[in-house]
Amino acid sequence: MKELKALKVELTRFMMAYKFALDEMNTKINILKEEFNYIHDYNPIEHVKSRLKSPESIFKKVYRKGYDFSLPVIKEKIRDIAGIRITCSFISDIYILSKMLDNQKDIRVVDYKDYIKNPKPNGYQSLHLILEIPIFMSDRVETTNVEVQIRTIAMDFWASLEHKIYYKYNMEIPGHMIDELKEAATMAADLDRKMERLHKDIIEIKHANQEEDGEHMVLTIEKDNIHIPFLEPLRPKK
Ligand code: 0O2
Repeated sequence: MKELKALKVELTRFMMAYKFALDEMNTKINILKEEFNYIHDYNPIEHVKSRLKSPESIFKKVYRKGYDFSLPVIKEKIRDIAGIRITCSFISDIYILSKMLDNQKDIRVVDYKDYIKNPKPNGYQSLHLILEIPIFMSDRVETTNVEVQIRTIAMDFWASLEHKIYYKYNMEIPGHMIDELKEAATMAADLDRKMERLHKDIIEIKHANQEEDGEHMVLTIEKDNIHIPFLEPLRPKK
C-alpha cells in the first residue's frame, strides 16, 4: 500500500510538470499573440489547442515503441506528452512564430521537423518543434519537453479530416482514397500559396498607401529595443 501511494505521488508529480509546461507555453503564445496584434495591428494566430497525453496513451506509445516502462525513459523518449497545436493564418506566419519562440532565452529547440518544406508521403504538412523549457517547482527545476505543431488553417483542415478518415476505417483505407487524400493535400497547399500571395500584395498596397499619406511605420525594432513613437515621451531619460 505504501509503495502504491509513493508511486501515485511520483506519477502525479511527473504529469504535473507537463501540465505546468503547457500553462507556461500557452502564456508565452498569448503574449506573442496580443503583442503582435497591438504592434502590427494583425493577428497571425487563428487558434491554439493544447492537450496532455493521457497516461493510457503514454503507456500504449511506450509499448508500441518497445521502450522501458520507467519514468526517466518515458521523459526522455516520449516528447509529446505535452502538446500544443497552433493554427496560423498564412505560411509565413508559421515561420515568424517559430522564430519568435526560438528567440526566447528559456526555450531550447531540441528538434525541428519541417513537413511544410518536406511534406510526408501522404501529403501531411505542418511544422513540428520539440521545445525544452524549465519548470520551476518548489524544490527543483524540471526541464520539460513540449511538442508544438504549427500549421495553417488549410493544413489543419486536411490533417483533422485525414485523421478522422483513418480512425473511421480502422487504419486500412482503399488505395484510391490514399491517392485522393494526397491530391486534397496538394490542393490545400495550392490554396495556402495563393492566400500567401494575396496577403503579401495587400501588405505592399497598405505600405504604399501609408507612404503616400505621409504615415510612417508606428514601430521600429533596434536590437532589443522597440520604439513606438507615441510612447517615446514616457521613456526614462538615460
Ligand atoms: P496525437 O494524438 O496527435 O498526439 P514520435 O511522436 O516522435 O514518436 P514521429 O512520427 O517521429 O513520432 O512524430 P512526428 O512525425 O513529429 O508526428 C507526430 C504527430 O504529428 C502525430 O502525433 C500527429 O499529431 C501528427 N501527424 C504526423 N503525421 C501525421 C499524418 O500523416 N496525419 C495526421 N493527421 N497527423 C499526423 P500522434 O502521436 O500520432 O498522435
